Amino acid sequence: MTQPIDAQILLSLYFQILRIRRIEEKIVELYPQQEMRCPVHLSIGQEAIAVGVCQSLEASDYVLSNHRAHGHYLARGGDLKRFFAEIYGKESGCSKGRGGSMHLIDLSVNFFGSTPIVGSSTPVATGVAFAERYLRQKTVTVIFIGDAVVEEGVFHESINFAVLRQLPILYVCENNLYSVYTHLRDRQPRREISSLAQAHGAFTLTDDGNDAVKVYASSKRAVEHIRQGKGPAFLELSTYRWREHCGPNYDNDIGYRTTKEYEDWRKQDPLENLQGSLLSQGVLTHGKIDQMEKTARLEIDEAVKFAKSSAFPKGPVQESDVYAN
Ligand SMILES: Cc1ncc(C[n+]2csc(CCOP(=O)(O)OP(=O)(O)O)c2C)c(N)n1
Ligand SMILES: [Mg+2]
Repeated sequence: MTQPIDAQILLSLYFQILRIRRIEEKIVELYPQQEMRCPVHLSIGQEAIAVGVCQSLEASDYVLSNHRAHGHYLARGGDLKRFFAEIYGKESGCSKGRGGSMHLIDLSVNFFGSTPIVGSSTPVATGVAFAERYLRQKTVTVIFIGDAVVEEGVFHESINFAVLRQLPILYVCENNLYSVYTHLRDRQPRREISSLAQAHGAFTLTDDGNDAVKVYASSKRAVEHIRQGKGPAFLELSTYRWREHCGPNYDNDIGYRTTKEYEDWRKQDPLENLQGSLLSQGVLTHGKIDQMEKTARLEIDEAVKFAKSSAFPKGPVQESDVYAN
């Protein structure tokens, strides 16, 4: 039986999902102004995964991510002002305005970065775990990957090496069924994604990625396994992207997914479902929700103001902070 979860943790899960949702909705609202010039891959609908997993970590652990990185950066505690400034291409951004939405990094919270080439951050994360093991640290490194990453050779090389060396790494696979417009059934044979990790010898769990409480519990189990020195774990979480693959709009009109499929998944809203459950348990009240909404709104408005009023990078910046090309 699963242990009951502390009310403070439940409230934190709820607030963080709410906060990330409102932050990305702000991006949706402001994107048409065309001041954010980078592509954005929104995580609306998938927030419970970032929040549940990060809740199970210690401050000393490491997190890496991919092109759909907002939720991961924010759930890990990445600075919100520097987040918006980055998306606005400003020098005060978390990547000095050079990276945009797909290249977020905040070393102060051990968020070791996101890169958009599919699968590319997987060996980097595996290397971080290798370094930590080598230095005899007790940390866990988490890498968030999409379902398409298991189609990249580098994923298999990485997890093979991680199992061989029993590295302290957690691969979190957000299975949202799609790689851009292509459904999983048209890309992979009929088998569970998790079976691939199992075949490599990793400790494997699967769960409902739209239920933050389940995500948290599964992630905690995986992290405990890793911290006991038993080697890597792979957590496959089912979820669904609500908006277009890239950008602030919807793309259901293209016809690559059915209205029924989309609406069925919309009913599994990680925010509303958690809200309903916490209200019925008496952990959350409508007063608390209003308070949280206000707190998030004020913080977001401040951060956007900061980003908009920040300066663009000055002078020739192409060669500064470049370590390889
Ligand atoms: C190596 C590589 N191939 C193709 C692309 C183009 N691309 C960007 S995101 C993406 C889909 C990735 O799907 P998934 O990993 O499931 O993440 P999701 O977008 O569903 O969150 C693709 C094919 C890329 N960035 N890198
Ligand atoms: Mg996907």
